[in-house]
Amino acid sequence: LKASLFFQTLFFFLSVLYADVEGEVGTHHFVSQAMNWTDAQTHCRKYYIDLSSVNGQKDTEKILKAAAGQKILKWNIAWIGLYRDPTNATRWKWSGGGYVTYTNWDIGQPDNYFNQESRGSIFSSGQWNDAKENVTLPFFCIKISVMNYEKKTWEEALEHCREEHSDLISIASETDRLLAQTEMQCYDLTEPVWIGLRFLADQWLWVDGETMVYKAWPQGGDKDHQCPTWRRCGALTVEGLWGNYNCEEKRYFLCLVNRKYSSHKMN
Ligand SMILES: *[C@@H]1O[C@H](CO)[C@@H](O)[C@H](O)[C@H]1NC(C)=O
Ligand SMILES: *[C@@H]1O[C@H](CO)[C@@H](O)[C@H](O)[C@H]1NC(C)=O
Ligand SMILES: *[C@@H]1O[C@H](CO)[C@@H](O)[C@H](O)[C@H]1NC(C)=O
Ligand SMILES: [Ca+2]
Repeated sequence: LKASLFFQTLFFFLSVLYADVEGEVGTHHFVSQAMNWTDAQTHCRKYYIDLSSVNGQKDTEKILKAAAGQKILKWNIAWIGLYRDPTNATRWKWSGGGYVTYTNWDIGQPDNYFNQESRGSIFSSGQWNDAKENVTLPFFCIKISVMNYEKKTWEEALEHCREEHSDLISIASETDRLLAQTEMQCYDLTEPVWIGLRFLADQWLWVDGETMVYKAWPQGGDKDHQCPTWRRCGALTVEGLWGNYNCEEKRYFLCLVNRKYSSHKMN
């Protein structure tokens, strides 16, 4: 069984190696109740993990899909986790942490109308607009992972996630890394947890086919991850960094949220 899973995994890797996949992670949830940006942020942090961040075109498609047929069509606009850096008005940050790198502003935006627009929203076209934080709009929340309170080897963990029609999580940006770290704290995890990171065919890959652009290996240390002989599976540490470990070790693991869990709430 183990061997067949390995080949299945290998086949999967080979089939995704040539796929052109843009950075994206997590599952977005549309909340149709209109709130100002701060209240929306509080709501997302309570029931999901944070206001949504958007890392690329694929992410934009996912976010709009989350609102399909709902009131964003009527309002035409909803809050996302964008806010103006208080120390530099031309720079934007994500509520979940990290600076904005990918942008999708609408034509003429951000215009900081009347010098009062310090928060970001998304139109149903997918493009962004800066707006006043006291305006009440529906909004998007994000939640990346579902925790399983059972320790498994890396491959058992992958198998478990896939049985749930999900996958081990991948981390495609600094914001995703910080969101995942926040979730680990939320789940009270203190040891590294398995993520979808695997050393195969001489390189580190994401099992869900995510392209390996962003990297969060620790600076310094033993650098064993550069050419691992035994420790060929990746985990996320409480510091929010990646570590390579022996795949046979039993660890907690984070599966990506899928539709089945979309109404699942954290305490
Ligand atoms: C503000 O941010 C912009 C864009 O990131 C940058 O080019 C500029 O140097 C920053 N200004 C200050 C004063 O830090
Ligand atoms: C957001 O709305 C709440 C009431 O729900 C209010 O107390 C708060 O002052 C508002 N914040 C802003 C920035 O308008
Ligand atoms: C938002 O605040 C501005 C002043 O900063 C005020 O003129 C406006 O009426 C407020 N809008 C709402 C929806 O509360
Ligand atoms: Ca604007």
